Amino acid sequence: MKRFTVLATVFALLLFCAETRAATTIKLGVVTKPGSAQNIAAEKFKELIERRSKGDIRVKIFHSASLGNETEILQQVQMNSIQMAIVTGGPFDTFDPMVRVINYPFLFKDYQQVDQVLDGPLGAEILKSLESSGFKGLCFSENGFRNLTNNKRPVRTPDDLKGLKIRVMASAIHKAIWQALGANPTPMPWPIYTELEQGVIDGQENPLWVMVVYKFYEIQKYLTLTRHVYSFHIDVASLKWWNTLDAKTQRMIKDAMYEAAVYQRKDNRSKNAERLKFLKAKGMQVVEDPDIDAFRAKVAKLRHMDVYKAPRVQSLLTRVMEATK
Ligand code: EAX
Repeated sequence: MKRFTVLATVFALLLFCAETRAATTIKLGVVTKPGSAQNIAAEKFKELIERRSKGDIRVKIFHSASLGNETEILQQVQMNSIQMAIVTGGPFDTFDPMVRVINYPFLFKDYQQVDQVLDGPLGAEILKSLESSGFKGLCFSENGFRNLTNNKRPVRTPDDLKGLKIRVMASAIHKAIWQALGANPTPMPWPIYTELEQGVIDGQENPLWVMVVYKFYEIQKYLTLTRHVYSFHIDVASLKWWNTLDAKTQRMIKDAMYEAAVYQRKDNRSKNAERLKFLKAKGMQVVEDPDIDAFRAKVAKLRHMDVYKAPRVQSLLTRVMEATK
């Protein structure tokens, strides 16, 4: 009996050690709720890395703003209190102005250009730059092209924006865009359903999936397909944490995140037609071909404004514009 107890204890200890060997748990933060673009990328990453590491690496996803807003999520990544995050380009630009280049309005003609820039050397330059603010930039997943909704009137030209209070992300470039367009931009972190419902703001801008997943059709009447900014997520790790990992683990994480990002971009792009149909069926009035030239003309001056002033930012913007001509 005694021997059995000893054996049982040894066995239990061995099991315990095996468990602690698998102690690498990645805490990953997203501000959005399940069904959102960020969550789809995060869940795919979790699936891939847990399978490939045979359980040595686990991922715990913190979603729906349970860790705070996107700026707060990024601060936690910097400190390594969480190890990874998938965060929208907007709130990222106060950490590193290089991020503003991709958020330049009407920059990309199509997804081919997007992928070429993000997955190529120009995208790599942005990811590398993030190291100076404590992030290991892994790759980019996507929110998609952003469109305007509001509750006051159909918007066809920038003139229709006069006096509209439009919620923007906590981002210097997004604020500058809507100022240049003649609206009244109000920076506010995500989520914003209550603010829209109560009329604290008249409108907002986001890709179509957001209007569907967050049910904005319940509280916003007018949708304009402005596609003014290609909105990306940056998939990042804490640099502090990253530097403690061996090269093989780093490779495995980087590959899994990239594959998850590519999967999510494809998924997102395949659903936009269906989303538009759904939003119309829910009663939204859609302006499908706004006067984009007039919008473009209003924001042309942004290139020379303060948000792009830093020489390395200006240099990258020039090269990305060249690549997307
Ligand atoms: O991804 O804050 C925003 O407008 C973001 O696009 C939102 O988190 C949805």
